Amino acid sequence: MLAASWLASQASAHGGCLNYTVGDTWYPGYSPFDDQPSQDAAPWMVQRKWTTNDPIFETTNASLSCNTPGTPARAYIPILPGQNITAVYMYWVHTVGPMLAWMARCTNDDCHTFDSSKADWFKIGERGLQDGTVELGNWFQKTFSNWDGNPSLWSEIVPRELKKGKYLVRHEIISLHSANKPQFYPECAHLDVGGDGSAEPDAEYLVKIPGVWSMDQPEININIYAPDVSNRTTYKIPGPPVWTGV
Ligand SMILES: [Cu+2]
Repeated sequence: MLAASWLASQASAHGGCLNYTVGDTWYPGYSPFDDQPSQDAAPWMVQRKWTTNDPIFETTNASLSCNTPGTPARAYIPILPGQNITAVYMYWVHTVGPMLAWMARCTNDDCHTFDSSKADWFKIGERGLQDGTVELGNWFQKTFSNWDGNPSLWSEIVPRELKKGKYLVRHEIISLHSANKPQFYPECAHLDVGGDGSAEPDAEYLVKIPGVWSMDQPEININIYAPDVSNRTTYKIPGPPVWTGV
């Protein structure tokens, strides 16, 4: 049913993270195209609510943190530091721009009441231009997609020795195919990080969202078709450095 509703909506499709896996365990996320009341009431729901797969265009939009409306989920994905969290996309149709995975600790270890716009986010992974040129080369955004409806997988590692607790995880695709009009596609889920780690990122790794992106950043406000840009073979992913733990 999930695949069918995605197929039916391909005419206006953008895309988003619909599921997660940890090891062999699948965690269904929110589907904007399925019944909302039943998903809102689902005790197993691990992903914050999103009701459209349209992009967010404004770097200052409050929905940039966890999409619209970003209502907290009821459940958590259990995971350990050093394990992979895999975001599962069905049909990702854009090809140019970076992908960034973030985490943030929920205040009082309660993500149900946590306002994502107040979060201190740290990057746990980022993917950019793998080879070729900015305009036509192989971005991870292009190569991770199967293009045929099979799940497209994006895995990042929960930082080693990360302090035990409840966290948001945020997967963000930034699509840059429209000149000087970046598109942001974020989705958030709740993680219950176990183990006995005690590491936390320093201030240099922490940002607010919205806040981290601005149209003053040349990597965000970019025209990939401009002669001095299209043939570049490097793209510096903006934002703070990735924190991998200790
Ligand atoms: Cu789109």
